[in-house]
Amino acid sequence: MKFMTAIWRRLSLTFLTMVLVASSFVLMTSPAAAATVQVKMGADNGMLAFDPAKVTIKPGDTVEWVNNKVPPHNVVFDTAKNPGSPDLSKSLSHKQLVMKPGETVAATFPADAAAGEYTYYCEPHRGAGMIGKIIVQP
Ligand SMILES: [Cu+2]
Repeated sequence: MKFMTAIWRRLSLTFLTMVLVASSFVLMTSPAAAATVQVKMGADNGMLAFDPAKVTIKPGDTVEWVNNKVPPHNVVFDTAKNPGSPDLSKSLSHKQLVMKPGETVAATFPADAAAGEYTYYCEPHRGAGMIGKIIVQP
């Protein structure tokens, strides 16, 4: 009987540990913790700029670009200059031009995205200085 009690104790301990590990995993990966940050394409005053030009996010967050003024715009991350793999920069980019006001494109930074400064630009207006920065902070 003592033996059975010992086994039972060990089993319930194992079970408790598993529940704790599983629940902390759920908490850590909970999508409710992820935020969405909006950036306007074309400032309200008609400037060829991303507004705000610099945003700070956490890995797992989403940046949503809203077509605001003086379209067309797009969002291109420099594959050579940014942290993380060129594939990441490619997957964050939206090369197709947005034309209609209010149209949105979005990019979710993966939970394992490298911290650092990600630079992107709008292809038609890069020369006019339409460049944005996203700071990823763990
Ligand atoms: Cu533009």
